[in-house]
Amino acid sequence: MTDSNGKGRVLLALTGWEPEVWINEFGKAAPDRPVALEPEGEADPGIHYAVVWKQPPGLLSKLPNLKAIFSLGAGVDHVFADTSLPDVPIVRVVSPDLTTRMSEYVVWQVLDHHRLGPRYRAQQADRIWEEDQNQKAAGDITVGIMGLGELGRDAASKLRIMGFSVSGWSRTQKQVEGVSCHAGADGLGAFLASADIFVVLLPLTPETRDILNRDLFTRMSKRGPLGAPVLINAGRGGLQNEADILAALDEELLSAVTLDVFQQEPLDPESPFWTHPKVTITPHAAAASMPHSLIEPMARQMDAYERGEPLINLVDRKAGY
Ligand code: NDP
Ligand code: OXD
Repeated sequence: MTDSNGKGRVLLALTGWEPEVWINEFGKAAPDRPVALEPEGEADPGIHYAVVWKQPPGLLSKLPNLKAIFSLGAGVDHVFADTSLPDVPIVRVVSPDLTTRMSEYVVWQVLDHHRLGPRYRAQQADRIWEEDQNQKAAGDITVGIMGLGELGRDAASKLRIMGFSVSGWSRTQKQVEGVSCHAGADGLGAFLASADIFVVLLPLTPETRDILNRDLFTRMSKRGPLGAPVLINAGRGGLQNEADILAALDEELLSAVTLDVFQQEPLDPESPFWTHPKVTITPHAAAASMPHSLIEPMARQMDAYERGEPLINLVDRKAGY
């Protein structure tokens, strides 16, 4: 069933995001495609597409003619949190705008640690004028990227432009120009020994949950110019064991961390992370999904699908990302 103009309807289901701006953007990109906002449209046979960020569990399985789910994030763990998902294709965000935002964040945080930002900010607070005479060059530092996907590969190329050496780790073997690539459980040890600053851009899946734990930190190189390594997690909070991170900072298995994501968001005001001197926090702000850059290509994908063309940027349901 389609609307009288032949277009399948869209159901927008967002948790924690203001819907108006997304609806307005649909109005501009696809004025002839009707959009309903959840809970309106629930069980409507005219709904062919669900556009979601943390949709209410059970909602999608009630839609009898759903053809595809569009995630408003690059990560899709929020979609899979609903255990009664209908068996339809899931499209995720792959967008130059989002990728560029993430690479900005990665370069910013890597440079901040490399150029001793946390230390100089602490000195400023105490009015201390003291230059570290041993500032390393970017070429002395290796950045290890966990996750060589859309985001990891772009961040790697931008870090290389800054002069850093870059290594990477992925599930399946990759070849990325100028990046020393490792893969799978067999490649993890060599990868962990290879870097001084670790940037995590992994998806949250059953395989990666809790991967940032004490065992991993003990396997990271401590011989580099920074001594203990720096950890930057912009993937998902579920990747990290937060008690292990705090203990690793105290034991100097890690020298500093930047965390954009947490197991519970927003982070509890009582969390020890807020005031820890070796912790930098950003509020899941590394790379926001922007309506003006995501809705237009999404609407064009729906048009193309209705002309019989295949959907792109599909999630592998078995792999979970
Ligand atoms: P991709 O799917 O393109 O890349 C994921 C990478 O992780 C791939 O290289 C993949 O390996 C690797 N990977 C997956 N599982 C494993 C595993 N078990 N072991 C080793 N490597 C693994 O994702 P994106 O690059 O687009 O996004 C990555 C994540 O970033 C998202 O899932 C999301 O959680 C997070 N994100 C966070 C944002 C923020 O604001 N903080 C914004 C946007 C995204 P392979 O190449 O072999 O498939
Ligand atoms: C995403 C996010 O997955 O913003 O895109 O976290």
